Amino acid sequence: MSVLEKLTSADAIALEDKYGAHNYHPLPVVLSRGEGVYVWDVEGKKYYDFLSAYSAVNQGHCHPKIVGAMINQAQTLTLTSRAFYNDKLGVYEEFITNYFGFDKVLPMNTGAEAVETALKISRKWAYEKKGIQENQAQIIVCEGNFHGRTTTIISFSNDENARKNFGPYTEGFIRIPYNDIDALEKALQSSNNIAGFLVEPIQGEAGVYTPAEDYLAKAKALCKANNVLFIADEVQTGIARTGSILAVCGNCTCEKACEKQATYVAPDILILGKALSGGAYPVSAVLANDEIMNVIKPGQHGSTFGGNPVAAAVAIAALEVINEENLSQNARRLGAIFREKIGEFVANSNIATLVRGKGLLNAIVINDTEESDTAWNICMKLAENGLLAKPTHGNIIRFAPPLVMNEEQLLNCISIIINTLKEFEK
Ligand code: IF1
Repeated sequence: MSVLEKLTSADAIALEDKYGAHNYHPLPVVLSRGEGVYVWDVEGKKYYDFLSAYSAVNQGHCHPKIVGAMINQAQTLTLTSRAFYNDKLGVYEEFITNYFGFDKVLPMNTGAEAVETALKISRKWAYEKKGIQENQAQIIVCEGNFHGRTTTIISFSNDENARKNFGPYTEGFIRIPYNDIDALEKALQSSNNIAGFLVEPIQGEAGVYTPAEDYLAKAKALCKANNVLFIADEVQTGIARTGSILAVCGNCTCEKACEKQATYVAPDILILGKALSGGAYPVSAVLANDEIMNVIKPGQHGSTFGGNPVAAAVAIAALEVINEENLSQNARRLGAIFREKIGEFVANSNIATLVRGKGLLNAIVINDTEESDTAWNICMKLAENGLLAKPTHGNIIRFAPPLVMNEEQLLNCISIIINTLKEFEK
């Protein structure tokens, strides 16, 4: 077919099926336009986006300030590599380190790259600063984790679908139950070779598991007492998604992270991605203070596109939008309304058993087995009714709209969700 002819949804799906690897099972919706909280399919049907590209589009689709920064820089200088300096990277590095309260940043592109970067820094710190014997470093991770899809990262996953037949696996990881302080304490005392504890402040893919209120603070205290790095993966929970700039900020709503509020659990290493660019461009980052970050010397880590001028311009704009539009506060307020209204429905429902989450990262647990296709069928009906969401594991549906949503739009979406769920009441 001529590339000039308008694609139908069926055409687009057929092309991906024939020419693309089958590494996803998307809902049969073919999107062609996005603006704010809305997306449109190729036939012109309008939807509320309640996935936000897995929390990458926190600032809303095609945010004019972010896209404008990208266009402006793309017309000026796109990529220099790090063989030379450029006039945007240092400005961005100063901006983001001040924004989150760390001495330094190592800029990368995807979340998985940033996680891999944090693992390498942690190991090198363990050998060169903590004095662990080389090649003996262990990093503690949690059951149900999702940190990306590289060979090392899936090596410590317990999701068989994500790891089976990708061996041999990278060694050096200890897996413990999530949200279990005793298990962490036991693991920390099991060896003198522990370099770090890598944790998601809320486990997104596992089904939006929010840990006990004091879990992160207690985990950080245990890490500090054992000279182990507390590594927070905020790729999905960061950038205002949970109602604070970072999920480790607890209930703080201050404009900038790391005002050292009482509820702030300071990571030794902070991992960001996704909404760091507002979904406009692959941008990720690892932040740490000098005594940790300075273990990396020239030639020991990097990437062709890491910290490129377009990424730098986009990330500054994306972070400015968060504060200019009070998106943390909005996520907190609207998230509370979402959980309250859906909770009222759940109380009298036999199809939905639970709603949980923080800010605008929420999930509804469907009253059926993980193996059932009920959650999928509900998402298909939601799409028919003009709202896009997707199950995480089996019977759990994640609901995560762009943080620019207003109360009227949210209430409209809550009606769509409840009316759709009612169609599945047993
Ligand atoms: C897919 C999941 C979400 C992440 C955390 C690192 C990464 C992710 C906490 C890696 C990425 C994405 C990956 C995407 C779908 C989505 C996802 F379903 F896979 F698990 F959000 F929950 N840390 N999550 O959530 O970042 O390399 O992708 O930029 O792979 O299907 P990435």
